[in-house]
Amino acid sequence: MKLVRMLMLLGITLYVYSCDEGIDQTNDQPGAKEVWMQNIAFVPQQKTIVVGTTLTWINKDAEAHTVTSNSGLFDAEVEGGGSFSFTFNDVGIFGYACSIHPNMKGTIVVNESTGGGY
Ligand SMILES: [Cu+2]
Repeated sequence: MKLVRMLMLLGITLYVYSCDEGIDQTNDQPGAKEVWMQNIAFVPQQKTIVVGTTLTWINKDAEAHTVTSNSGLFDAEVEGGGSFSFTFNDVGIFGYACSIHPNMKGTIVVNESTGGGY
């Protein structure tokens, strides 16, 4: 029973979170180097980072999503509760989508380092 397993995982996740830092849904949002898969959408839909950043997609949904680059740069299936990380070593604009949900699209804008010396 897949549903039972998912519910168990959800229960464990909620338990762990409540022990660690409490549940605060209102202030819960993606970190600077995170994109969430939430309610069958990428959040934020467009993300700007500097080159060399390792971005992590976190699946907040119970169902699986994919992070599939339009140009073939990356392609990962992420189970509910799972995550996927990718390091952007090139400047550019990278479109991607979930191959399971065609309306689920996102864009990563990779800029040069802002500099400022070492
Ligand atoms: Cu999806």
